[in-house]
Amino acid sequence: MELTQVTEETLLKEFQAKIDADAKIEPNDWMPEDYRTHLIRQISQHAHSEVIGMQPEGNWITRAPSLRSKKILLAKIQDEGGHGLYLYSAAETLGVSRDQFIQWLHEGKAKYSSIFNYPTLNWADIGAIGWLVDGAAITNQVSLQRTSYGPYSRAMVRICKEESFHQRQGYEIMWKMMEGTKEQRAMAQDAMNRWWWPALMMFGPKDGDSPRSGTAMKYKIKRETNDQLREKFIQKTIPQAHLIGLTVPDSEIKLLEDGTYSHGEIDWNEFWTVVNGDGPCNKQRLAHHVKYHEEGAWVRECAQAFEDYLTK
Ligand code: FAQ
Repeated sequence: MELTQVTEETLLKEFQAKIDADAKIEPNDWMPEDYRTHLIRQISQHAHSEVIGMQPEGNWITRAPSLRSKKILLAKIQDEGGHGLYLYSAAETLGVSRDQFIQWLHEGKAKYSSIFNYPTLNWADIGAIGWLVDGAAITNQVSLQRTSYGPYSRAMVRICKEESFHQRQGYEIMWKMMEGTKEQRAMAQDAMNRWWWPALMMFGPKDGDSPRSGTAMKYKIKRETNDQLREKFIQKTIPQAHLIGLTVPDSEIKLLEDGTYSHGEIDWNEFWTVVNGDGPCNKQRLAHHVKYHEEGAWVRECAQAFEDYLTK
């Protein structure tokens, strides 16, 4: 056996022992290449989701129905941009630059969450995004607070605090609309009908069809599987819908004797169509990001010039 092989094996054993003992891995610690590349992919895609996710909500800032709702929406969207920045910073600790992440996004090599490829057609969609989309995001992110990579885990702690405000403001919009006129109730139900299934798709493919889950679970990058998290979200969200008089658009939902709900199955063809780039807004979202990234080049140059001046 060669010396390098022995060293690699020992390092890997020590690394897995740390993971098994629930210790955090930090940027300067030794890590196997498949752990590093897995994290680079997942954290950067998570960051892209936060940033692209600003677009469907941004569509409603100028049309928010009151000054209060406009202020809340502005603050929420700004939070999402901030989440993107923490996550890009966490991903950069793995040795890839932010410019490279953005280039991969623009070249279609990096993904972002399928949910942001659906349009926001009426004000109730802003309620549905806060309640369902942030609600699904939190379910996943609470679990990711215990992820094994230190910088990712710490970013999640702060993000989760902010996301719980987002979830509540979305539920408040839906609840207010359900207490309103017949037309407002119809708008809320329409938003529920359009966002329910895409929100469930955010958790990714079924466990048996999730090629990344093996490595993710072995290295405790993910602490729960896609289906476990999706199920948690379904079970807590159905009663919230019923409480304000909304119908969940799934004819197979049934309350079981043990107090849980059985439910129908996602349309996986739709999921893969959207993930693979052919959803209702994929092209629009990416084109928008490319356009404003290019137009913002001068801002980055100024910031860099100022930084260079300070460090001279
Ligand atoms: N959309 O083997 P798996 C938010 C891809 S944040 C698009 O199961 P994995 C805040 C997956 O990347 C929302 N692609 O993969 C907000 C992989 O492709 P790849 C984002 C998807 O990584 C709210 C392939 O399919 N949250 O919303 C999706 O083990 C409101 C095979 O899948 C996160 O990113 C999908 N839904 O599990 C902002 C959380 N599902 O990379 C603004 C962190 C799967 O091989 C407004 N990420 N794919 O080319 C994760 O937990 C995981 O990466 C999963 C996927 C669960 C998304």
